[in-house]
Amino acid sequence: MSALTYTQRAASHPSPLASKLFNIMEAKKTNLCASLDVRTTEELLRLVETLGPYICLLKTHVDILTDFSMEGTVKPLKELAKKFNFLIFEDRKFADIGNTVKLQYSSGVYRIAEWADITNAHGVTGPGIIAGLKEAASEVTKEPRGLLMLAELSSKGSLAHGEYTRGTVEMAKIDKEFVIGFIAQRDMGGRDEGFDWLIMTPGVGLDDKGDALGQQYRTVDDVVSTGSDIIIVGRGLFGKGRDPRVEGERYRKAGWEAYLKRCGKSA
Ligand code: S5P
Repeated sequence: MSALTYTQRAASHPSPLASKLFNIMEAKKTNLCASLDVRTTEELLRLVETLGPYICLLKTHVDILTDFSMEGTVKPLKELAKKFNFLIFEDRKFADIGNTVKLQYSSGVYRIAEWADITNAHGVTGPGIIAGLKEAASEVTKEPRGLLMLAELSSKGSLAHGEYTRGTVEMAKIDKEFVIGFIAQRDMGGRDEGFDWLIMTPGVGLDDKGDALGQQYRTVDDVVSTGSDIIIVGRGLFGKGRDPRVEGERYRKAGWEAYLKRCGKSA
């Protein structure tokens, strides 16, 4: 896994979006991505106001919102992203043929390509999914966009391991600029072939081992020591009467210290 600093990686990354994200991480001293699965825009915006100072990235599932609109949801989110200096990752998990995902990414109610800096896709349908999403992004916006491939999952019994994971990693190699990395539980290599993939890891929790529906949590130290660059934390930040301000700082600090340790610079 990479022992380089985020600043070093920002300087040499082929994706302008990945460079931007690495620079935000270094500037704010955070590798925390808040995953806010809530039902209303009001709840989402309230949590983002609180967690904004602690995060480099906000992960959304806008299809959970009962009141989504471009004007009411996306516009204020983009303003908060500017105010607190973080990027937005819509966790859409595309999984269809290239032509269909191209339409899903650019059209419909959500028009994800217009506003989400990052989105993600499964490799199950083959490399056309990457080409389709890239075409949509280039037709819709001049802003840089990045794609994460889902190489591994955190949930119990997931089929994404072994050959499947290896196949997804191979697929990612077709586009060095647009595919910025993986959703995975560990380092995916590639540096010997000139890739510097960002590894983002969900299923992170400091207090719980999992939930009743198959989610499995690992600690911050555990995931960063096996190669995670960005920790994705959801209910650990805002679930069950937790104070998001306290938890935001707690996970930010834990993630940053684990990163410093990996770079050989003790906190
Ligand atoms: O393997 C995965 C991939 C993802 S993107 N496992 C996951 O849990 N996720 C997402 O991370 C999931 O969709 C949810 O939005 C978040 C985890 O939330 P938490 O509340 O369990 O931390």
